[in-house]
Amino acid sequence: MLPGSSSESLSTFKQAEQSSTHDWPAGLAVEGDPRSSYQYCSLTNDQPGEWWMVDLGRVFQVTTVTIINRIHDCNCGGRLDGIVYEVGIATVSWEECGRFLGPADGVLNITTTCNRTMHGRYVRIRKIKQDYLTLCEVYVYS
Ligand SMILES: [Ca+2]
Repeated sequence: MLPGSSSESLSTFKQAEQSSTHDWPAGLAVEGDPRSSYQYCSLTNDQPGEWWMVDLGRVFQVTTVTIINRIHDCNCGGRLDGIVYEVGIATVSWEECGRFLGPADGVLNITTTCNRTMHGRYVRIRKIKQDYLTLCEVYVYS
């Protein structure tokens, strides 16, 4: 496994959705292009509890999530300060994989490993503090 590569990623090209869309849809975080500028990144509104979610298609063991942060066209990398990673067998029951509290400003790759062995079909990234949620690419690994 090479974190940051898409070759073993379970999430690349899968269906994604997000709590709200500010011009740039959820699928831009799994379209296979990791460039760190807005055209290649999902973007929600700036409301409480914004989230992004991918459907892996079936249940997998989920071990590690790598996010490519948006830092190349703005000073907005800090928007990823304070996120929770959750894994679900279904979208109505989530278990926490881990958290990233920051600082994300200027950090291109954010890799988080789950606190324990987890299995799920859905992986959700949820904001803790209110802010836009923008993800240039999300790689999920077993
Ligand atoms: Ca992308």
